[in-house]
Amino acid sequence: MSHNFSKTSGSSKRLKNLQICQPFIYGNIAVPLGENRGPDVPIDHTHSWTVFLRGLNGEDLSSFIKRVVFKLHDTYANSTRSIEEPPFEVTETGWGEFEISIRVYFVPEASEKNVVMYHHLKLHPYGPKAEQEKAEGASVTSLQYDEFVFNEPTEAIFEVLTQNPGAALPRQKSARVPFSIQSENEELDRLSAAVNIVNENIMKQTERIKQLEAEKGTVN
Ligand code: SLL
Repeated sequence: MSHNFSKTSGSSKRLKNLQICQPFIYGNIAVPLGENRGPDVPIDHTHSWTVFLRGLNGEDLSSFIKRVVFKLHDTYANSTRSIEEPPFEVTETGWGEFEISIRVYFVPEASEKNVVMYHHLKLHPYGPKAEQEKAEGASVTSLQYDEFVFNEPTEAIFEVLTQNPGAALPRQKSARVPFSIQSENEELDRLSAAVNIVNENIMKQTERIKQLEAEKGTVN
């Protein structure tokens, strides 16, 4: 999902027929607390976690982002956390997973409306190695890739974004940056393979229904 900004009225001139794309990542990392919990950590808290929004290579993106508001579960005191300075992140301890809304406000020169993303806070290992990772007390990372798309940007924000170009989506996979054109293509391949399996199953079931109806016809 990309965020296409709608135009808002503003005196700053916009550059027609132009689009700037700014990749970013958001998500969380969580660590089981185990024995090394601080004295102030409530007894029922099991994990320490950080939810964040940043550039692909860890850049802080404050050249065009003014503020990020993280809305936590209501069980947290002051559940709306407004982060006005980079790094745009919140660190907490807790016991449960929940959905966090992440609202991004752009610098005024951009004349763009704010945008919101939703991230499901992950504390527990998931996927094929979940059991092993749980036993090892491994940290959990849940990351999403997305892009801000500035349609017909103001001259001011065009300048900011071209002077400090953020990291682009790399072509090849690497351990350092988990998202790339290669991994995007692999994901597309997995999706079309899954669609093929679903279609095959639909065809098989349709055949089966036809067969059963034919049999029913001969019995009656
Ligand atoms: C669940 N629906 O039941 C979720 C809610 C809420 C997690 C999870 C707060 C800690 C505190 C905390 O971890 N909330 O400050 O008491 O799993």
